[in-house]
Amino acid sequence: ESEALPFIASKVSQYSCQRKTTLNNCNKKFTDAFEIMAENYEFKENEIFSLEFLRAASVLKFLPFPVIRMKDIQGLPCMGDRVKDVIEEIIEEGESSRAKEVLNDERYKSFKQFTSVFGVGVKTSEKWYRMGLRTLEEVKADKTLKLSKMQKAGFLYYEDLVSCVSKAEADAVSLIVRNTVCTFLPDALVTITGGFRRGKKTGHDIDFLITNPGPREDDELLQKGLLLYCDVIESTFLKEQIPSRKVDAMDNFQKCFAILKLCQPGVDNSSYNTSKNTDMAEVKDWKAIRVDLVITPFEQYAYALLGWTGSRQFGRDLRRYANHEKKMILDNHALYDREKRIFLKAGSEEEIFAHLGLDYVEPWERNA
Ligand code: DCP
Ligand code: MG
Repeated sequence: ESEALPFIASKVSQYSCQRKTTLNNCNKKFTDAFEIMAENYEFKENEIFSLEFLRAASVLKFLPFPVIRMKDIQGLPCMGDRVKDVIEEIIEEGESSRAKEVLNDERYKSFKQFTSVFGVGVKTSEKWYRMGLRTLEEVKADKTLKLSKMQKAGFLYYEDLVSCVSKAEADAVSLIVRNTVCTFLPDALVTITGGFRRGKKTGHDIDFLITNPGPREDDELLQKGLLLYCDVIESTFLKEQIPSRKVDAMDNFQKCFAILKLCQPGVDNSSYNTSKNTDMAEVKDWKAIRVDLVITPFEQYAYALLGWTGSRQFGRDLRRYANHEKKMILDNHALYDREKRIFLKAGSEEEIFAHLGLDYVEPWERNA
């Protein structure tokens, strides 16, 4: 019933954690352009401009109506001049010449290809671009390059990994992960986080959060025969550590950026068999899937769940809100009250929102 309130632009919060953003985006035309602009700025390591476009995209994703004239965005937060220019052009021309320029930009196109490889980020892309490399073929042909273990796996399973993970695949992997974890820790809780928890139908990976109520005996959990590639990062969390105030800080959980071999008979893998005699070709009946496994101590489970459920923008705004509006520091482990100098315990996401004085936002409403 409360949904029927009239829409008042000036009442829209600048923080996405005070908005409910579902996957129904009626301004995709605009938000796609913004995300291209943001990504290009990210490739240029211009965080300020990148965030400006991501925040604007997030506001338009929340709007319950499609923008058709400039008047429609009047009074909305996060609409700077750079953003307005793009909106105006899309309204008038149907597309953004700036976003189009970016898509045709040589540097953007190279970075887009490079970062599509597991283990390759902006830093590595920058290095390769400066070396004069422009395409993945050129990277693969360059035998002087020292690839990390992660990047080698990224190239080896490239075709599988660039194709999206479906909900059905996520469910199949979920069963495997649950069963495997269960043989080690019968009481462990295994939860899908990331985009799939927010109701997305596809993803670039599957994110899992694992916690074991009771004593901690999760050390060998991540070493098991089903992983094709596993980069185990040991927990670096120190007890009573003040949360990090960085917007996109990595957390300190033991985690594993893995590639899992999902067996699926009857899958079309024709691209893998082209070099072989077609009659003799063995059919590849599996798909490589990117899986993030994060292990959290039980006391930090709610914070880890909130952080890993995302979206990234929702998480950024939660931290920004905590910091600027509540003088608290939030990360994936804890919430720290800077004035009272205490850690606020939480056993559920609802309790964290309550600590922050925020209305609860369901996972499927966090698609900011
Ligand atoms: N996250 C985090 N700390 C990290 C990495 C991610 O807190 N070091 C959070 C932010 C993301 C969420 O975890 O919203 C999941 O990360 P993904 O990159 O997998 O993002 P999504 O699952 O939302 O998208 P996709 O569908 O592309 O996988
Ligand atoms: Mg994900």
